[in-house]
Amino acid sequence: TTAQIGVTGLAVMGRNLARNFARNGYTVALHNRTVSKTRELVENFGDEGDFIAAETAKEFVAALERPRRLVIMVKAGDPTDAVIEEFAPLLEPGDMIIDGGNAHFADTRRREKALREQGIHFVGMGVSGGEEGALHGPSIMPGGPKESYDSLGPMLEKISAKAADGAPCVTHIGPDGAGHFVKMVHNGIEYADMQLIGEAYQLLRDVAGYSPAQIADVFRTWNTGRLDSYLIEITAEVLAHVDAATGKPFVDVVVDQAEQKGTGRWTVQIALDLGVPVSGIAEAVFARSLSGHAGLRAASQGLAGPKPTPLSEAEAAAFADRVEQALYASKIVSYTQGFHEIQAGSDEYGWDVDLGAVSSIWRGGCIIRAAFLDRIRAAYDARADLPSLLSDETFAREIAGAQDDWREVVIAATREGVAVPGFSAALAYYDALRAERLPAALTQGQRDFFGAHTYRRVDREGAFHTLWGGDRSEVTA
Ligand code: NBP
Repeated sequence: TTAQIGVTGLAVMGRNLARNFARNGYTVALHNRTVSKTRELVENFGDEGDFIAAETAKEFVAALERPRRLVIMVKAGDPTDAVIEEFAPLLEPGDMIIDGGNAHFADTRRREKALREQGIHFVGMGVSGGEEGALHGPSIMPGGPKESYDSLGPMLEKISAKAADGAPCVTHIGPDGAGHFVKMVHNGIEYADMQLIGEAYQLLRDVAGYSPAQIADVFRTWNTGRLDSYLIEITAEVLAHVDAATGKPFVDVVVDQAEQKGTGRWTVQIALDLGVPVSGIAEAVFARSLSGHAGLRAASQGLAGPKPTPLSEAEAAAFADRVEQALYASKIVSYTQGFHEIQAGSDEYGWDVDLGAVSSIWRGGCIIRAAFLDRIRAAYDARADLPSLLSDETFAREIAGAQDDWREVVIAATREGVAVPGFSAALAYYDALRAERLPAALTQGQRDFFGAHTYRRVDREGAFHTLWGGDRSEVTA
C-alpha cells in the first residue's frame, strides 16, 4: 500500500496532525529525525488508522503515492530548510511539500521560488489551534500554487475544524507566502485579544475591586453575549482555577512575565515595513516585553501613583458593564488593524486575499475563534471592497453605542493609574481616523522647517517650501 499523505516531524503538532489524517481515513506515512518518536506514535496510536512508519527519508518518500504530498511539521527556521534539503532531491516534478510550521512568510516565498524551479509545489500552510486543534480539527491557512489546492484542499477540508454552519475552516489563501502571512496576522490579533482581555481583568480587579473568582463569573456572562469566544471562555477557566499547593487563586501564583515565540513581533515588524498602523497589536507585544523586564520593574517600585477610589457594589457592577463595552470596541479596532495589514500584504505581493474568506476560516479551530468573526464575514459579504471594518455600518453603529463607556473606562484607568495600552491605543486610533484635521499638518511644517522636506497645500496642487531662514515667502519645490 501507499500513503496519500506523509508527515515528517512528529512532535506534538506533527503527531496530532498525522493522527487526524489517519482518523479521517487516509493512509499516513510517518517520519521523524529521531526514529523512536515514529515508533512511539505507531505503538500508542497505531489502532486509530493506517500508518506506514518509515525510518529513513528514502523509505518515507517511497511510501507516498504520486504526486507525493509531504507535510513538514518541524521547528521553524533552519530545521525547516534542513528537512527541505533532505527531501527535495528525492522528489519529482509535481510532488508537493507542505510546510505546516510557523514559518516567516518571507522564508516561505524564498522556499517556494527555489522549489518551483525544480517543479515541486511548495505550500506554506498556517495551522492554528495548538495541539488539540491539530488532532480534532485546526483552522488551516494554506498558500502556495492554486493547483496544489486542487489535490490537497479536499484532504484539508476533511481534517479541518468546521464552523457552526458546517463550513470547513480552510481555504486557499493565495500564492507563495500568503498562508503564512495570514497565520502571522492571526497570531498578532491573538496577542491583541489576549492583551485586551488582560486589561479588562486588571480593571475589574483594581478599579472594581473584584476577586479572580468574581471576575471569572463576569467573563462567563460576557461569553454568553457578543464577546462569545474561545479566549473569553478559557480566561474564565484560568481565573476560576485555584492553586492546589497554596489555596490561592492560580493567577496570583504565576510569575507575571509574559513570554512570546515571535509571530506577534513579526506582525508588527512587517506592519512597520508596509506602513500599516497596527497599534493595538504593537502595544500587546510591547506589554509582554515590558512585563519581562523584571529589573526595570523592580527599580520602578515606589514611583508615585494616584490614590485608589473605592467603588460601591452598584458602581462596580456598572463599571464592569462599561469594561465590556470598552473591550468590544477595542476588539473591533484590533481586527480592523489586522485586516488592514492582510489587505496591505495582499496588495504588496499580489496575493488577492479574500478577507471575508479569512474571517470565515477563523470561526472554528483556531485560538481567536469567536462569534464575532461571523459579523466580520457579514461585513465583507455586504461589501467585498470594504475600506476598513470601521466603515461597516454594523460595526460603526456598535462603536457609536460603546464609545461613551469606552472613553469612561480609559478615563477611569488613567485616573486610577491602571495601564491600559490596548484600550487607549485602540481609542486613539479610532479618534485619529475620524478626526477632520490631524496635527500631521504641523509635522509637515516642522519637516519643511528643519529639512526643506516640502509640503502639499489644501488649496493648490504641487509641492511647496517656505524659506524659513529667509523672508518666509513660499516657493514651488
Ligand atoms: P517543535 O517546534 O518543538 O519541533 C520539534 C520537531 O522538529 C521534532 O520532530 C524534531 O525532531 C524536529 N527537528 C528539529 Br527541532 N530540528 C530538526 C532538524 N534539523 N532536522 C529534522 N527535524 C528536526 O514541534 P511542535 O511544537 O510540534 O511544532 C511544530 C511546528 O508547528 C513548529 O513550526 C511550530 O512553530 C508550529 N506550530 C506549533 C503550534 C503549537 O501549539 N505547538 C501551533 C501551531 C504551529 P527530533 O524529534 O528528531 O528532535
